[in-house]
Amino acid sequence: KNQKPCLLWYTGLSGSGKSTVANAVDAMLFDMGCHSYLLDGDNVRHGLNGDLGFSDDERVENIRRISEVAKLFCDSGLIVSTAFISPFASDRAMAKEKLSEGEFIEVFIDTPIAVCESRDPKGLYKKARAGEIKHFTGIDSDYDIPQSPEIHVKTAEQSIEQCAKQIVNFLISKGFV
Ligand code: GGZ
Repeated sequence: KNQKPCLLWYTGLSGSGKSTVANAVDAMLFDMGCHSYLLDGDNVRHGLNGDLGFSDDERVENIRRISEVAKLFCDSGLIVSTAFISPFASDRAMAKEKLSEGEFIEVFIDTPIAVCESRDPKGLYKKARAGEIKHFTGIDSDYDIPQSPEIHVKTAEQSIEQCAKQIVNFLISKGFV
């Protein structure tokens, strides 16, 4: 199966559905015979970036390392996905600059904070509201809304399957897969 490497850079709040949608996209790509790799909190924040917390500086370093690793995976020919909040527009721009023209695809997982908070799969919003977690994105730490994402996904209005199809269809329309 022919494919062109690219980086799907998912960004959105905690609980917005980044990892869920990214996993669904990867499953569809696998079924199409494509080779892909997903970097997310589970395989990066516990390992490579296990020394980093959630201060602004640490988030900047988190995203810097992730973008470098994502670039390496792209160089190996894969369809790469990263699923991190990546709250700062300047860091997302920095990641984009590391890749070749057109390779960086910003995917805004646009889920209202009220919906993320009602999902609260890990009980983190509850803790943040209670002041037990400081610097929580959307509560007492900033999230810069993407101004011109290549793909704009609304998980509160569509099924996971529909969201994933929207992204795969973009990759098909641009000739990546
Ligand atoms: C935001 C936090 C925080 C704070 C722990 N703020 O829902 P989750 O649990 O699985 O996703 C969140 C994850 C965010 O890590 P990222 O590497 O994606 O963040 S960033 O790109 O900003 O560096 C959440 C959990 O870690 N978490 N504390 N204070 N999310």
